[in-house]
Amino acid sequence: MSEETRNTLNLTRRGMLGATATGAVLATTGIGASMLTAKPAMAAANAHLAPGELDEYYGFWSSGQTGELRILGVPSMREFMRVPVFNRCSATGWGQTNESLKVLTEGLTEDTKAFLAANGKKTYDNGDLHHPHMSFTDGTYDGRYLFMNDKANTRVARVRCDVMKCDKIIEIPNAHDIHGLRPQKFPRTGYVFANGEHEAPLVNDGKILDDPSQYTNIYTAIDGDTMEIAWQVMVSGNLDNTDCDYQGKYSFSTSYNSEMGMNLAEMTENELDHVVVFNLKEIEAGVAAGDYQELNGVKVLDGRKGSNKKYTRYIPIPNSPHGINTAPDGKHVCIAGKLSPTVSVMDVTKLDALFDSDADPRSAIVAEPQLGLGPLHTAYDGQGNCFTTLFLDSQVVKWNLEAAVKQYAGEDVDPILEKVDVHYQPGHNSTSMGETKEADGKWLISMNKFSKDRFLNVGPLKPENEQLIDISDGSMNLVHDGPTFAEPHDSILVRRDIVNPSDVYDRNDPIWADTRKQAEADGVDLDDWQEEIIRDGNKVRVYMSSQAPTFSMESFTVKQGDEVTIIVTNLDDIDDLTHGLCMANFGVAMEIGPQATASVTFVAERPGVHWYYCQWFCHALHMEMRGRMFVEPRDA
Ligand code: CUK
Ligand code: CUA
Repeated sequence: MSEETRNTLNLTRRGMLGATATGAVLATTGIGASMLTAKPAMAAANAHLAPGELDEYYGFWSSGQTGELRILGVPSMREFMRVPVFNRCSATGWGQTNESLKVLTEGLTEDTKAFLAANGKKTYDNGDLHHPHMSFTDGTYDGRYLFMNDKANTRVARVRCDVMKCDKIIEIPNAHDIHGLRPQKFPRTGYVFANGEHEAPLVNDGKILDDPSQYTNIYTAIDGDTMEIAWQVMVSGNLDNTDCDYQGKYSFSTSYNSEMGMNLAEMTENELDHVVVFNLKEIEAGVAAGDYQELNGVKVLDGRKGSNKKYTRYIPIPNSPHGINTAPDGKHVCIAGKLSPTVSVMDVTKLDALFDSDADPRSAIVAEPQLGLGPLHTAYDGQGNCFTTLFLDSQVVKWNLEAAVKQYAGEDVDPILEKVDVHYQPGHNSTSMGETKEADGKWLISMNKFSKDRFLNVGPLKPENEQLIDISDGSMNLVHDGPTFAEPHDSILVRRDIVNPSDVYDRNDPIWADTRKQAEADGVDLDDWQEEIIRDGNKVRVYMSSQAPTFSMESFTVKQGDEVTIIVTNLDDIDDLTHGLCMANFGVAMEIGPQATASVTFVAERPGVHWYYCQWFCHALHMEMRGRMFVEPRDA
């Protein structure tokens, strides 16, 4: 094939060398370029996996106001799984089973529990999950946990990567509306940093209301192993996104509204807002020295502007900065200007001087390229290039970091390499392994807020559109549109060898430790075939096991008004053999994975015959997998 033909066809190296038999045949048979559609169709061969082929990357996706975590495959963009976290899930019983209610309630403050009880609830059933991030060891993902925020109800959750279930949720006291979240990269996670977005009186008991001068904002460090709060720092201005260095010395947060304004005009008045830099060693020393107040059981240090200046520095940044992303070079941090067309580049090696010799905070800024309108987030290819989303321009701009530094130093260079249109209005973007030191420069996801005309019309509420861009050959080729439901903000792309979930549960999994304890007290062996009814006043515990296609109990009897707990242990130990238990007309349903135990409690206030059935299609005789609960009337 001539050089010219190759260029016309725009075959990428991977397209030529990959399993694109059709492309190769077409090329060698001399079919003209006009017969092939343009660049995206050819490049799409890279992203398309044949049925049964596995993806190179796990994509962990947030779902915004849906409140769950999603798992996708990249490059296929196939959605594999939805992991309920802050939401209520009909399929799995998340928010209803005793095991999930434990996770959803144990980390709430007493104040919140009382508030929820007054509203007839045990827990919140909404959440706003923006930022899912994996735990790190030595600067790269370690496959242990995923951490994520809930902006709606000020919580942070953890998902165990071995079973892909949420095992901890904590409410963050003193803070309001947790937004930015990132795990510590080095030496390990370690801390999970979480930003409170909205400012309020520190003791928010109603004594101070419309007096913003007394509002403050809170930065929180959580211990990722124990999910307890290590410390909090009071800051000036409200916080947006956060990230940290590869040295374990500093973390940092963008802050729009340094004005502490309460309306749009006030909030956008200043040309400069700031990034807050947190000195982790000084903060730890402050905690050790007792330089804090204890509020709601948390050690709170003062890092506001004009405070003792040991813990924080404020670097002026134009203008209402939003995304903050540390580059895989371990040195540079990109801060997207949002209302300014610039991205400010901070050099972490210059941060020591800010604290040691009180150097001008702006001395840590080493580049500030003008990239386009509405820069929000930056991702990296690991080869010195950055990809920044431009919300207003509906573009992703690729630019070179070193060139931007030279330009800032006065050299006549243009750091911008390429721009690609995305559809439409991108927020976050992410590259394969891009937030680790192992960024590999293969794929870029642009997470666009609007899909408009890109899909069949489904009514006034449209899906978002997440586009896959092939960056492997040095340019940007848009290869796939991926519609998603409300509303992922952020995603990470993790090499598949890092993530190794189990196929069946370990019988000793801590998820049902409380249930196991109760079973032991009841003299029931959870690991053996069970058909036991334990009556304890008006509390009835029904222990049954499941093995396709039967439940161990064909029927059981309780009395109207009994508080019934059904405990099901799935004794099947084959992969992909999940059962469910649905108690019809009782609003009760749950998932029981292979080798798992799950339980659900309800009041049997309906006399009569009630069928329970397996709600996960598990066997040729799945329809037959059912039984009856007899509820004797109260006055019988
Ligand atoms: S934020 Cu949504 S586009 Cu919550 Cu990470 Cu920037
Ligand atoms: Cu068990 Cu369907």
